[in-house]
Amino acid sequence: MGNKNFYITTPIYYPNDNVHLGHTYCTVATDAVKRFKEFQGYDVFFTTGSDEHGQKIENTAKEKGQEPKEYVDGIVENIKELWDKLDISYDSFIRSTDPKHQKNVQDIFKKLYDKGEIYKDFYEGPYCTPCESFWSEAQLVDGVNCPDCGRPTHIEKEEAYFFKLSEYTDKILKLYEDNPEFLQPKTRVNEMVNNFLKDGLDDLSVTRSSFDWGVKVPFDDKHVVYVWIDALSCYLTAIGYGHDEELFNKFWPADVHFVGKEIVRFHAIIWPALLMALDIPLPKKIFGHGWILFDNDKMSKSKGNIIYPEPIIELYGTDALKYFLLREFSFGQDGSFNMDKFFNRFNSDLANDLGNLVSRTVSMISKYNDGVIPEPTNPAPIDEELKEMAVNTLEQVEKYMENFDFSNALETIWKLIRRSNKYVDETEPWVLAKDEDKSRLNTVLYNLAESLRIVSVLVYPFMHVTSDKIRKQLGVEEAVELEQAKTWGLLKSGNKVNKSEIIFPRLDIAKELVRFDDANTALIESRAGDAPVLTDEKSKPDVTIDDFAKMDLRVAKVLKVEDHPNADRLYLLHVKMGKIQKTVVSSIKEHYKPEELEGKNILLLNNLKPHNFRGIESAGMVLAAEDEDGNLSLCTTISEMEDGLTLS
Ligand code: ME8
Repeated sequence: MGNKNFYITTPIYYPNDNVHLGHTYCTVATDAVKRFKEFQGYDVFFTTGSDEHGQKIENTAKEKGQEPKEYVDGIVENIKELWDKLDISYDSFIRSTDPKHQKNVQDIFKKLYDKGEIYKDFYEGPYCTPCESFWSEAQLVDGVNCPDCGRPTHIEKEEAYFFKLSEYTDKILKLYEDNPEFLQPKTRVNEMVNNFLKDGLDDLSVTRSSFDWGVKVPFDDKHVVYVWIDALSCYLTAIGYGHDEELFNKFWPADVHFVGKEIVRFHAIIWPALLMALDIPLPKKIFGHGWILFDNDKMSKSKGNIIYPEPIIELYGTDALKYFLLREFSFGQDGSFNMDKFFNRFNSDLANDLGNLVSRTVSMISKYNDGVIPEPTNPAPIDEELKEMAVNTLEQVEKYMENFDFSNALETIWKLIRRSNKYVDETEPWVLAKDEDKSRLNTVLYNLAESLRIVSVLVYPFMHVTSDKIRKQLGVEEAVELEQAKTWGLLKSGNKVNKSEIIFPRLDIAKELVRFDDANTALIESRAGDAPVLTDEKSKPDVTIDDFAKMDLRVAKVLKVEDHPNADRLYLLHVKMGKIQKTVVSSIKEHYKPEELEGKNILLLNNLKPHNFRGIESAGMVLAAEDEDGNLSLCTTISEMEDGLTLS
């Protein structure tokens, strides 16, 4: 078993902001796999890290009045502190600003260039700044919005280097065909094929020259390397690529990259293509997990629905959080989080099921046998079902864990826990205690403790703190090993139990909702106060009054709103500005119903160069404010003004 190696990674997180519960999800899952695989005898290497370059981070740092490295250092420290609190057993925390890594990125870029896989040209196209991605016209939503985040793109032109991604369409399709296990869950394959591969891939622009904060192209330092090449290569640097050949050869290719669904494209298309071009073997699997939503909504700071893991850990412990994340959600799908769900599961699974089993088992042994694990000398047929279930649970858990189905793996263990509690009700030890002959009571108590010992082994990879607590209460001293879950009877009669605290005390949900909310709000506020935003920072260069005067901005009355005949998400707005009437195409359909707009005054840029949106020409743009979560509000004047008026 000793020569089995396993390499697993989380994404390399953007330290653009502190990580929230959503980011924690993948890290907790990766940690559980690492511990489980180690249990199975694998030598496991677990990589996580921070993806520190790019325009977004450069901009955020500037807003905070800091240098990018200074800014990310603070966030990275917070992330590492959180992983320590959660006892995440990573082997490498790779930072993309690490000089070893930057050298690798340069070497990789040069190698690709020398092989003719990268060439220099010009790029002009729609660009999404928050996602740092160029898109093709065909990929845009409503002709203008980024297909990933939904925010408007703008046209950007720059000299750039290109990776010949277009030559890899068939190779990637073949990769999926030959290796149905490569991309999981299966639905992600359809997403990749339908959204990106079906129409053929375009070459990928792999450098930027509009900002500085990145790894310089080694032979042309006007350019920095595209953040995704930089970030993906972290998976190689972390296990020694370029500096520790032995480690690299031991663990590469990766067994699995865990990634969120929105970044599957980078991992399942761009990453294998780059590796093929570099003649480096491909990872064996990409698993695209779902998102944790807050009450079905995306978590975001501006909506005020961010949940940070720290207060949950402080109030309810690491294991409660780990258990909840892995049990509540299906790893491959989105799941909706709220604290009610957390408290309900805490009370039912942790307090009522597991906590109760531990406390009643240890209490009864203390009460009826002076705290000594008794001898099981008097078996009965009713014991068999429990024994059989206990020794067979591991096999099922292993099957689920093969598919990263944490939720069913845990549910299987909980079936054994519930079965054990039922065994107490069936055998009624308090009645048996009245018998002169204690042999049946002793056997029942032994069986309960033995079943709990097996539970303590099974839960170890998911919640090792709890496992240790249970084993301590049972007086078990041996180091925990997987094999111990396969055999009945390993618990030593004569061991002394150690009755101690209740491991998961039942929560008063109404009280806890308030307590948690206070703690989470306090953390959000303290983080908001960390670094004041400089008020004189501008997001764009100054314009002169003459520049401004070129714009014909008008008050316009919306007469009628129609659906665009060829685009689901667009409206045709028929507007009137005094005597002028015109039609503009607008992507505000998901934000307003026609009746909310008709008859209202809005503000319009009237002399925007005409553009054809799916067969309809539009010369004008409505003005609106939009936040980072895509909430949008149209602009108008504070008091009612005549339509047609020019703004000045
Ligand atoms: O994408 N639920 O970094 P990132 C579940 N730097 N997962 C979530 C989530 C949520 N609510 N919100 C975010 C990047 N995530 C790149 C990765 S890898 C070479 C480079 C997940 O910090 C998201 O899906 O923006 C992604 O997998 C991960 O957090 C990191 O996101």
